[in-house]
Amino acid sequence: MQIGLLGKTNVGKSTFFSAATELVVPIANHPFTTIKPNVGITYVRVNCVCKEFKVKDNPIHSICINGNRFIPIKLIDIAGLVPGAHKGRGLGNKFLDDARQADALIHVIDAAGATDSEGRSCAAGSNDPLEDLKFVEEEFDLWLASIISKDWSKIAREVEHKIKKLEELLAEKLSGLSIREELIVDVLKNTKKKPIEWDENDIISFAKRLRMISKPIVVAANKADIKQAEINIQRLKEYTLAIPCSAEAELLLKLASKKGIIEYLAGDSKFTIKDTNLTKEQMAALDKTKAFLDKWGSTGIQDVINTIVLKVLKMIVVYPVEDVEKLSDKKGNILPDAYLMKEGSTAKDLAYTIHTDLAENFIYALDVRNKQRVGADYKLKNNDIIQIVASR
Ligand SMILES: Nc1nc2c(ncn2[C@@H]2O[C@H](COP(=O)(O)OP(=O)(O)OP(=O)(O)O)[C@@H](O)[C@H]2O)c(=O)[nH]1
Ligand SMILES: [Mg+2]
Repeated sequence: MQIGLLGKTNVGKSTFFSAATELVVPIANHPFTTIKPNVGITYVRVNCVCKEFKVKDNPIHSICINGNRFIPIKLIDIAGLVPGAHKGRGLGNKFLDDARQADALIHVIDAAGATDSEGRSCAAGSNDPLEDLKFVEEEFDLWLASIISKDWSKIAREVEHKIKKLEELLAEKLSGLSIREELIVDVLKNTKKKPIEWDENDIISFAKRLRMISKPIVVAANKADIKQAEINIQRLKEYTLAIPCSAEAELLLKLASKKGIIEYLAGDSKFTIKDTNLTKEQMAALDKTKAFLDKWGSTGIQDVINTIVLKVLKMIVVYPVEDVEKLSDKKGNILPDAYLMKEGSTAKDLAYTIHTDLAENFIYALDVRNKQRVGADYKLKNNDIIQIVASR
């Protein structure tokens, strides 16, 4: 699973990335700080089943802290856009290629309106974030349209001569973008025109509809720590799925926690100060962050990640085990794995995720909670603990 960070330049994408992945990357208050993409790991936070079963777990690829399971996903931070990027303005929009594989996008917006359309600092409240929302989505659609329209006449001819179906040709063309053919078929359903009749606007409109179902977007309404953001957040929420956040606040808390100054877990609504020898500046920064948490409930960063994975992409968490009594793998690691699976996945899908052999030799699965045997078609539920039994 991969999530891409998208947005106008200088709105806080790299700050969000750094706060979410704890990687140190260049952050600066001027346009186009990021040129090469930053790639890192962040985590979805869920309540771990270890609490329910009162066991001390030994996660291998995920992390469990006080009953909170953190499951890794890939996060990609890319360069920023300006209006007219498709015409080559700023860094252009070709770099969007860097986020081709993303399953979904986080659109980081300066909700305080403190950066103008070119990404330069301006008085808070003077830029309209709704305009940013529109132009960034439009630039994305134009980028997608440019990929689709390449060699269009060849595609149109092949369809016309019944060599291949349009959906097949498009699926081949878009194979590097992790867009499934069913989605292409879905979008094409409402299209009456033959490919040979499509003009540029038809391609753009198709690209837009395809983007909407294949690359869902959650808006991170960033810089919510600036007063002017509040009214804009309300406006953004009326228009789209927007979550207030402060990447800067999350980054500060992560750094303070790393240094042992505070105790804080991503997504918490509060933190505890551990270090009693803080400077005035450190105290002031922590006081400001506390006020933010009191007002908004959290920094919003974890909320954005959880929303995109669990609510928008509709993933559930499943815990496979080999030993049903100990809830462990063969080596005795308790609840070693937590897999993110698409809602509607089956026991057989889980087997495939673990190992092809396990799926191919699948006999049955066991729902560990009620000790019931279930078949290959069993639809997994969130928090299921499953043993897969295979013939060898
Ligand atoms: N007040 C406030 N400032 C923020 C926040 N997040 C980021 N910033 C500031 O915004 C500026 C730009 O941050 P970056 O993370 O470099 O922005 P970017 O979107 O990656 O920018 P480019 O890579 O240049 O496109 C920096 O000065 C950050 O400190 C926030 O939540 N609140
Ligand atoms: Mg950046």
